[in-house]
Amino acid sequence: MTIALRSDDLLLVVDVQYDFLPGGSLAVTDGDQVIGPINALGRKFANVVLTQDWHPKGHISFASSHAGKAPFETVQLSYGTQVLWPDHCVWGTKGAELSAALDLPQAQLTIRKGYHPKVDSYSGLQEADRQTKTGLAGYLKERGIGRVFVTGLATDFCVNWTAQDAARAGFETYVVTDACRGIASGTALEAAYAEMEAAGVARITSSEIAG
Ligand code: VGL
Ligand code: ZN
Repeated sequence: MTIALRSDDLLLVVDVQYDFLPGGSLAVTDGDQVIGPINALGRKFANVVLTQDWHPKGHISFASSHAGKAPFETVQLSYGTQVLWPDHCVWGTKGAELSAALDLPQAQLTIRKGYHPKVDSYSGLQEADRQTKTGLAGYLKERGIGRVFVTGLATDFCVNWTAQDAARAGFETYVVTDACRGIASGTALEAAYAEMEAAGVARITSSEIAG
């Protein structure tokens, strides 16, 4: 497939923050390798939006907030099963900052998510309670965006939920595989791609985008 870009296309860059990069508290293997492809894509898109995972200290998604729990275990919360993580992307810390290696000068919006103390938000559009909106879908609609190309970290969590929600919100949605990396690998990562495809997200590589 070769995709010719249009003026209603948008590049969505998910959570390229120090805590998800090598050396970070929730480092994604080879997470830094998304930056080159994202910067190259950035030169082709007029519309760019970023998301930023943005948690208060003591956030409910942190294992440290649950006595006797370790990272990667789960707890049941009012909105369902929550995976527990090492403390990450805490307001005001270096780990929460977007990578300075991103070269996206035209980026128009950074949408922060996960700032409610008792609700997580993998998705850039809708929080984990599946009710509370971030406002991003409304922004994209008001901007007349038709197609959303999703990149960033991590494929199996924030990229996955963001892409699914974008498709459900009515945008023609693509996940650009070489511009994403997952926390899981192998069959678990494939399962995430299968979930996205089942939600109507098309799976492409950067090389399929013309320009
Ligand atoms: C993410 C786990 C916790 C992500 C964010 O960006 O994929 N994963 N918070
Ligand atoms: Zn998080």
